[in-house]
Amino acid sequence: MDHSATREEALARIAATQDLDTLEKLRVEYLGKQGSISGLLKTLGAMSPEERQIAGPQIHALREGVTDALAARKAALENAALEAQLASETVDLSLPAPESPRGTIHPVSQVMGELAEIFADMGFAVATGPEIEDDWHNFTALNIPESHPARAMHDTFYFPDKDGEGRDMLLRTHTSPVQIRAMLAQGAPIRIIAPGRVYRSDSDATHTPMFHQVEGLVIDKGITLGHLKWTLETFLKAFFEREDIVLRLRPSYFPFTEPSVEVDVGFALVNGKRVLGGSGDAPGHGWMELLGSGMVNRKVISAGGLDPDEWQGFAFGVGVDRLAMLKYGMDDLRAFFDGDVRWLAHYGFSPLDVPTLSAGVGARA
Ligand code: 2NL
Repeated sequence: MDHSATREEALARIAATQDLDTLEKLRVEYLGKQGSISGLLKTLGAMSPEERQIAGPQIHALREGVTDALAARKAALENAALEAQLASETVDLSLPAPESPRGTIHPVSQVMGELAEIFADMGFAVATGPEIEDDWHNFTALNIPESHPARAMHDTFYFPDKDGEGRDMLLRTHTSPVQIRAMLAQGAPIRIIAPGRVYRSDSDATHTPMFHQVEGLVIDKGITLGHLKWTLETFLKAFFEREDIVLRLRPSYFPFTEPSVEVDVGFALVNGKRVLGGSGDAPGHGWMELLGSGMVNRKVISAGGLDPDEWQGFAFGVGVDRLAMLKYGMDDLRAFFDGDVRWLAHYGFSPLDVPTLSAGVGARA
């Protein structure tokens, strides 16, 4: 039997295909299990040897021709598809790179950076320490007696087990233990700030169980309340980027300082909002309590391994979250720790805009 008509028709149809799906359908039609050429091959089995000797090579040649044509057409179609893709996907290397999504700096981190920058300029190093503390470093060394309310369960998070030396373990309630550790480890003189997370069992609109504090400690010879006032005034002017910040020192009490002073800052009411600056005694002005401080109690100097007749110092403590709220006008403390990226997009800072004194510690991109 002559298969040239079948062959011509198959080759013409293969040559005419414009896509790989159609080509695959043709392959199945001719060479699949039920395909017409496969059917021809099956007829060989029913032939006499003489017939098969003639028909065999013809059918095999037909199958090879069609197989080759399918492969050649497949390669041509794939090549054409690749060429079309390359032509449509040219890369213009002169175009600016597409902007990739970039994270932002959390206001608490931003303010901690600003504090480190400002105090570094005054010769303070940044000190850190463990958030899990023992009650000696957190309370006893700071002259906080066993009976003090701050030690009670409802203020402090305690761990169920004591440490190897029988001391209660807790989440630090302030960063003061960092300074005790610094005194014991490095001796005097000392100029450090200790920023970090602190924990108190407290939760409402203005209190979160975890918040951020920065404490400062200076230990040297002949340190007075005057050094304390100048340091805090210089810090607050740099931080709020206003020369007209006015401080008022009020007598107070902390177990770890003697004397102790509460530091208020004057503000003006502008359109119902408090704006720091000017004396709080001026008409329409007021005083806002901002931080606590004092001369380090002699007992605390001793607990730090130093002789209080030789070394004096001052210390202060302030809430970082509160500083951030005041400076950047954020009114809900809880939003700080919700983890809502929309809040961060609104209040967050550019990671490339690092605080520096020369560029302004709180400059925004
Ligand atoms: C506040 C303000 C304060 C200190 C923290 C301190 C640390 C050492 C020695 C002495 Cl190692 N004092 N820190 C001092 C005064 C105030 O925090 O309102 N605290 C309840």
